[in-house]
Amino acid sequence: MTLAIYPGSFDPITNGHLDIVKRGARVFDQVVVAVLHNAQKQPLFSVEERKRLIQEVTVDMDNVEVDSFNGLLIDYVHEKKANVIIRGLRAVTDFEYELQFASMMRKLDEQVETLFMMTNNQYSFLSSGIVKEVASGGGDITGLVPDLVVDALSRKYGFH
Ligand code: COD
Repeated sequence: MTLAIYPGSFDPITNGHLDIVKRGARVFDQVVVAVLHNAQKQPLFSVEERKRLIQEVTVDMDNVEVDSFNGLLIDYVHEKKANVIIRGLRAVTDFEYELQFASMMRKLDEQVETLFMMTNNQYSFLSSGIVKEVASGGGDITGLVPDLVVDALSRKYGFH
């Protein structure tokens, strides 16, 4: 069985992330969307909130599980006995960081493969950061994130 980990901050999940989850779920037997619990960072959504949003938007995907992890990703990959890490690619600007990331993962464990999946072109400009920036100013983010994330962002920023 091929178990793939799709790690990230997901603060919050966007339609670009979701596109990669769907693609991964078609290719691998099981996909775990793993939310980083980083005590040093101040996320907008707590780990539990981020997990709940992801669970709700992936509820129809039988082979997708949502979890969180602390510390090093490679330790979590070992704990789950996974063989693949999925990363999403948007544009060439992602490449440099992703090359570093994948090379470091390979250095830490030669047996774990990092695989890249290209997002649908319509989401190639999307990031959680840009969505939060627009949402915080009251801009329209419909179609960029799942509807329940639109609502969650509106509540966070006090628009309803
Ligand atoms: N379309 C497609 N893919 C996208 C889109 C989009 N619009 N937006 C983001 N993605 C991809 C990203 O490229 C990434 O692959 C994934 O979705 C998650 O993105 P983010 O931004 O939510 O999360 P990241 O990239 O900040 O997550 C970084 C990790 C949490 C995976 C990393 O920091 C980590 O593993 N930290 C733990 C400590 C560790 O082991 N560090 C060593 C790493 S070498």
